[in-house]
Amino acid sequence: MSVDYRPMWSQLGLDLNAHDALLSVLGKAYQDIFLAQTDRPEGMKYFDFVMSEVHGLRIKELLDAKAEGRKVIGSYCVFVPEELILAVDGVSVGLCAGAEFAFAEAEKLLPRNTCALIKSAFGFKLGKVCPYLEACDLVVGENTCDGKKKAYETLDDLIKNLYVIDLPQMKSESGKALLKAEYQKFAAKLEEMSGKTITAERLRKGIEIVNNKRKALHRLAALRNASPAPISGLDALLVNQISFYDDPLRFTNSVNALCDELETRIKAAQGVRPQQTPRILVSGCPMAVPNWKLPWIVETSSAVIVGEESCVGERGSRNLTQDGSDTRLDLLMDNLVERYFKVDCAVFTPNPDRLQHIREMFATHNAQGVIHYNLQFCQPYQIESGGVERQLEDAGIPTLVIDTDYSQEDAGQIRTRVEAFIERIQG
Ligand code: BJ8
Repeated sequence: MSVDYRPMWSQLGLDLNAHDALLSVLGKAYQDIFLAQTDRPEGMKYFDFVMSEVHGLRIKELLDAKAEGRKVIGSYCVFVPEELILAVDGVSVGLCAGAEFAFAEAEKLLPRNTCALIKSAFGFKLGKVCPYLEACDLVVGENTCDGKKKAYETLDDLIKNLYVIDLPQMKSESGKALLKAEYQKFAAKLEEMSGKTITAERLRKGIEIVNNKRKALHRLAALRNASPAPISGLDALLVNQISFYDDPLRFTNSVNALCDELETRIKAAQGVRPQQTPRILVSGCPMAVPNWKLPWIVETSSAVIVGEESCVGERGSRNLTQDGSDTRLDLLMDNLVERYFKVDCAVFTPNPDRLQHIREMFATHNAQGVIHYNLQFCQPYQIESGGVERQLEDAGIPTLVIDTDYSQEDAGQIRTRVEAFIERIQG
């Protein structure tokens, strides 16, 4: 018997009619894009269940945690350290949205030429359809791109509990010092609101939980090196997307169970596509739920995605925090800063590590081409994609740059370009 979550949504202040409309579009897209795939691993059933309850059971869990006195912290960027949130027994949730919802309302507050990810965050707030946002005790913004940085000034008028972390723009010693100072301030904020002190022991535990989650994602990424591909890019992306919402322990166990199954599949040479299927690496802007347009087009155009150089992918999960035997809180904080300082987001200048990472991923995942995914009006990634494309092509790596948004209007045009690119790869 299905549970009626409407009283819960109503209590959170959602617009029930608008929310029904969103869920019905989401459910249909999920059916058409994910459930229509064939030969999916059994282990994806857990992630299908999570998606079916993404606004239901998981929100109830968040509200139960709040009732026990735990704080729910939402964020829009992988620079917000989940380890610190766990160290005060908090719950971390990702708030980036991947759907075009209430954009007309959002465009009353933001210029039309704002990237879809930012507009979507506003649309979900103004349209009253995001139970995660409404369940948050604190929403954490961060000074990354100019779009987000300025948008948080306006978002501050719409939500009562916004906290913004300043971030460096350069990978310099002073940049690292700024990141450390900001993480210390954020830790103090979390302590103040939770009434819990971050001790070395608590932070070590937080680091261990998040490291284990990342190790499981690394394991999944490495299994995708196999040919034939044991899992579709869509399913692997979904796992990465869910990593921002789910309970970290349960998520880690479920990813490891999926990986066990994929190992068996690889031994049996069982793939989701035939061995000769062209293998694509996707790089660029993050894809938040339910932004599945490009991977869906690629994987219904006779290719398979074998890796994502993205914050919802390997850029976000790639490095572990050293925990070792450090028992001093300041050393653990330094380790945390070291780990996050390596994130090679295009908001940094210069940003040569990212190109290097794309090349490494291309080689380790046995890819045959790179699709650079840009959201329109995202200056950091759009500008960086020019140099990335030139240097990859110069190195003999076929590269296609796609600029798009969350609408479906350009789907046909993108498909034509992707199909031509796949033909080029196949020679
Ligand atoms: S660390 S990629 S999650 S900032 S798409 S809002 S950059 S205009 S999302 Fe990001 Fe953190 Fe960087 Fe990762 Fe701006 Fe571009 Fe929009 Fe973007």
